[in-house]
Amino acid sequence: MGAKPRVLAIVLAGGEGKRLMPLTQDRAKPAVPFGGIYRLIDFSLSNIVNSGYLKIIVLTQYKSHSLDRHIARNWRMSNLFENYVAPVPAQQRRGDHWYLGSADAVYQSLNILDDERPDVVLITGADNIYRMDFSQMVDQHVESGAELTIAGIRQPLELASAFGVIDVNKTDPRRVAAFVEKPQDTSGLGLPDSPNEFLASMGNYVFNTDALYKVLSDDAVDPNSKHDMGGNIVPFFVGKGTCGVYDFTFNNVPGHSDRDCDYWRDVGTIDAYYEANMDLISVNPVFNLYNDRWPLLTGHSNLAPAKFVYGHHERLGHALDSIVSPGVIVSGGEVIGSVLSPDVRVNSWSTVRESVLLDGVNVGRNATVMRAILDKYVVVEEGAQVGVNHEHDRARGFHVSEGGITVVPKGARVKATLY
Ligand code: ADQ
Repeated sequence: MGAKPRVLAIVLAGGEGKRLMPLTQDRAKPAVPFGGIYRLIDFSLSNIVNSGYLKIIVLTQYKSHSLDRHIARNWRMSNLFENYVAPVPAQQRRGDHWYLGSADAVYQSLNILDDERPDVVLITGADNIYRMDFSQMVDQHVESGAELTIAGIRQPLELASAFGVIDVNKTDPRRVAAFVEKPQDTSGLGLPDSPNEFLASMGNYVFNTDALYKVLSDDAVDPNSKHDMGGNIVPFFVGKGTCGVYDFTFNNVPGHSDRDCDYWRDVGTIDAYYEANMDLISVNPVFNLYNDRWPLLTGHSNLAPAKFVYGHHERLGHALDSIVSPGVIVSGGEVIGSVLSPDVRVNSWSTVRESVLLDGVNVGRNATVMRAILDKYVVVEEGAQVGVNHEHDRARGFHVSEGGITVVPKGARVKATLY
């Protein structure tokens, strides 16, 4: 190809996110708020834009209203050079079903490839937290002659059944020898130099457009194929011997510190989502939001600055080891180790510890919030407690995760009494 290839980016944003319930009760997983001011999809989109790729389509399907609104409001690009971030809903162009697997979303949208005719197509998921320069992966793809390149990262072996597992060719470490999607049996999957780790597919794919087009439209895969990326498409190219692997460890993003250069989190469960939020707030954060050489982009509203008020009887309103978004008022309450999203209110004599509060949450006087995720507009009534006694939390219908995190659904009231 010589010159830089023409790249079209496709973001798969149709996932249901069942394991993130109740946060995905009425929003698609990529639209779940994260880190105060972001939505999960902002991380993929920021990576794509920072990599220099400015033609992006976002394939949506499930409860996509808040996702569509977020993209339309915050990811509009100028018409110069015809750059765009365009949400494309499921359209039933081929068959009368909604999308089957993740690649079916691409299959149903092949008309966009006809229109754009890119050289390569970069496909990413929309629900991982990381920084990655995709242009380095695209360069390796073009140079290696592979038809498909997948990105890999080392993960602890006990997680193998949740991921696509890559076995690298012994003589050519840039080729995939075998691939198995979410194996039940994880024995023998450890890496030769590190038996307690395996190489996980990150859900990022670079295809030659022709190869992608052919595999999807010819039904070169099994005719009963669900058109699933990990289940059908990757194994097809591995079988042909034309699947390459890009090792994320070599990705070099400007402004990265040593600590966060390998950072990649799949936030598919409540506990993983909670831990990734907590990763943002330590004094030396594992994932640094403040790297302005690879900015994390999102929309900014016209909210007032955050404010901290003494409160009644000189009880100091304060927040420590926390991130605090615009529009927040902490009035005489104490906030420690927490993430406060826009418009949160924390009132006198209340305590918020190690918690994630989404937009508009109101914590009443004398209330206590511990190791909890409070979805948007939750009201914690005066004197109420949440996350303190899990029996009481369950009795009120709140979900308590395996890791002991209480989740209060959008708009719910946490009462001071149990009933
Ligand atoms: P999963 O994340 O479990 O594994 P999947 O549920 O297909 O796979 O989701 C992948 C991405 O596609 C997500 O961003 C999701 O929102 C989106 N998606 C899913 N179904 C969709 C549909 N019908 N339409 C549009 N978008 C859809 C995948 C790979 C594994 C890999 C992990 C890494 O299959 O091999 O290890 O990602 O997280």
